[in-house]
Amino acid sequence: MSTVPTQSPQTYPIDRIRADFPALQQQIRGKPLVYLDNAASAQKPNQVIDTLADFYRHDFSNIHRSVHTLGERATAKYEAARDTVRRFLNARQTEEIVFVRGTTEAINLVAQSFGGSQFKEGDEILISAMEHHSNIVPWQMVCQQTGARLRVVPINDHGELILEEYQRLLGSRTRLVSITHMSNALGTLNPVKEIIDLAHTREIPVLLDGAQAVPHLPVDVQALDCDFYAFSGHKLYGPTGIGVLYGKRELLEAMPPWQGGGEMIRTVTFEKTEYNELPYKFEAGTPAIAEAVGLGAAIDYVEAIGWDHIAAHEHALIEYATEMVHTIPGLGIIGTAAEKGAILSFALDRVHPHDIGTFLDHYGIAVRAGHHCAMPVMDFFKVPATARASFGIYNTLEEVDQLIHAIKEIIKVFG
Ligand code: C6P
Repeated sequence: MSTVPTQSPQTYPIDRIRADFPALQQQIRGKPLVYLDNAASAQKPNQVIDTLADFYRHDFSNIHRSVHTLGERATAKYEAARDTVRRFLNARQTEEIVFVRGTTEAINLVAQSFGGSQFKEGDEILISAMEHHSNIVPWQMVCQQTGARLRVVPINDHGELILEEYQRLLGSRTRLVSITHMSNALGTLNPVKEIIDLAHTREIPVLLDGAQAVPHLPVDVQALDCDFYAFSGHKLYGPTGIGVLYGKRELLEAMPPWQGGGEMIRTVTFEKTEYNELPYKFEAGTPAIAEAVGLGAAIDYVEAIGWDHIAAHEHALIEYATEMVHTIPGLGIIGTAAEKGAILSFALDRVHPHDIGTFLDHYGIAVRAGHHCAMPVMDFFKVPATARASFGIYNTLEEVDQLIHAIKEIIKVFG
């Protein structure tokens, strides 16, 4: 389990937090909703929903284009959200914060712009065996375009990265390391500081896929010294369609734009285009304006609860859930890393994960069943799929009890 400060769950304002989330107040199939699919996407608090609605009601306009009052107001709110993200990641400058659609787009941007302009035949990109498809396929695509090669750091039976292998694979041909901060399929928290420091001894830049990490722990890109960091707003209790690529300024400056269009230019003639400055060089077209403002509200919301509180609460949930599932015969946990976030992937003897998911839905319990867009992880553990309960700030120990009860019912029904 992750080593976070322990704190009595009683001091956590769970009732107030749950009251902020309208979606949690509903019944599913006659039962109160137990939402345990937070790793796929989290529900939204009123503070985010109201920010979006208010923005559309009063402030909406396109940005960076118009001198009228709404144009200036919308631009100010969008740029204020960028500064909120900068503070959230402790980035040095807002120029280092690029708004994108989500983690997937952020990684594709780096693959196409950084990789497409720098990788050559024989170069190597290092990823790990626990990556989401979003941190595999973009690299395969750029490898095809450039002749570079993908190398994969193996994992052990607990779902932990094998650091000695990582060190062995880091070599003179390695041009970039791209690793997940927290695995979506296993819950593993990777030793990212060590990974970065080892790569930097060879001056190799590191991208961290932070999609699963940012909702659970504070991220400080300066302390980590990562070169790129990618995350999505929707897993952080924010809107869909908005995410962030953090990049060190000197790297982003040197990278060519990856999409052309409005906003990313300074001057255009038919002969020549001069590109805009950072971060606009990477934000072609009208961006997700309201969603960026909503992401700012989501960040304010989680920060107001406080990371120590969130970490202690989620730690209590995953510890308790893990302890309870150990009492269920025929249940296997996929992903037993010593350092783990609030994700519980499991399989039952004789019951397909999709049947688990469907059955749990009859109890009002939402989990994800499938390969979690991490098919190589399923291959490694020799399972077609898993059922995955993933916890968030609003889940309770009682909900864990409901999950455990329902799993026991499944076993009774399926024998
Ligand atoms: N994982 C899950 O159920 P997007 O779709 O761009 O917001 O995030 C992609 C992504 C990248 N990396 C990791 C580690 C992820 O977990 C995800 C999204 C979801 O696990 C949906 S497949």
